[in-house]
Order: sequence, then structure tokens, then C-alpha cells
Amino acid sequence: MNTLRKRIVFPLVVFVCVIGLGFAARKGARADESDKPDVIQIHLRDFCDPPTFNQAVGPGTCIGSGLMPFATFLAELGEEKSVGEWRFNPNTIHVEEGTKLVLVNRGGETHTFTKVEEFGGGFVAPLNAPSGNPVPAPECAQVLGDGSLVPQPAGPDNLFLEAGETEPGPTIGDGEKQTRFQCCVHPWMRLVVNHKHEEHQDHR
Ligand SMILES: [Cu+2]
Repeated sequence: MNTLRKRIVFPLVVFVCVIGLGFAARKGARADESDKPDVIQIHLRDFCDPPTFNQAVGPGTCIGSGLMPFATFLAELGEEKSVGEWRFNPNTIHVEEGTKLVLVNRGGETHTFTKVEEFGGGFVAPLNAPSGNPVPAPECAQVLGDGSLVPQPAGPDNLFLEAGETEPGPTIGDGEKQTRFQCCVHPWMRLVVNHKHEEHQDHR
């Protein structure tokens, strides 16, 4: 019995140890390549309450388990020019060129992740003025002759993420000091990407 156990257990222990060592070695090698992660997740967040949002804006506007009623959302927007629960998290990052962003919509609404030259309003007029962004960013919306706004088509620099969706985002390119991204629905949802390489050059 004892011998049988040795025959089975000992090789098993050796096998597990070898696998473990292999794992550790691979991890070490990866850590040596770069001490910075080259992929950063950006969470797109909101806290919309489905019944009140869907009643006010339209069916399907909000899904999930958020708890902020539409009236509270509007009240906070009016007072603060933003609603804290609606945000990109993080909202500022310092990264090396070549860093890939991965976008995760953790909220209940659709958000866009749009690269803009300058921050501005989005394509939902009723959210632009109260948030202090009366002029839409051209990357977000086209302004028609009658003043109405038309969303710009989706593309690699203008990603639309539905609730719960995860998508690969842009890769941070070179030659720029800073890149700005915003949501074209909720224009106070913003991300500033500072490029490390360029930053060092500035301080010389
Ligand atoms: Cu949004």
C-alpha cells in the first residue's frame, strides 16, 4: 500500500513542481521585458436606473442594476456640470507609446470612446449646455443648418460601446504629447493620456 502510494504520489508531486517552476520562470521573463503593463483597461461607468431612464429617454436606453433615477441625474448635472457616477476610470493616465487601451463598459448605457482634438460637446444637445459644452466636438457631432446634431459615424477613433461590452481600444501612438478621449453622449466623461516619452523631452 505504502509503496503503491509512493509510486503514484511522488511522481505527481514532481510533476506539479516542474509545472510550477515553468510558470514562475515564464512570469519572471515577462516581468523582465518591461516593468510597465502595455495594456491598460479603461472602465466606462454610469449608474443609470433602468425604469426612469427608459421612461424619460426611450426603451432600451438603460439596462442593468444602476440606481440613480433620471431626475437625480439631471439635477446633479445642473448643479455640478457633470455627474460623478458617469465617468471614465481612470480619467488620466501616463503611458509609454505603444500602450494598448482595452475598453470595458461597466454601465447600463451606451457610451462612446472618441478621440478628440479638443474636448467639446457631444451629439445629445440636452446634455451639452448643462455640462458647459455648448459647442460639439467635431469628432462627435455634425451640426446641421437648423442647429440639430448628427452623430459622427463609428470608426476606430469613435467607438460605440453598448452596456456590458468590452472592446479593444486605440493604441497610443507616437509624436503626440497628449491624447484626449471623451464620450459623445456624456461630454464630461473624459480621459487624458499623457505620453511619457514626450513628457521627458519637455523637461529637458
Ligand atoms: Cu457616456
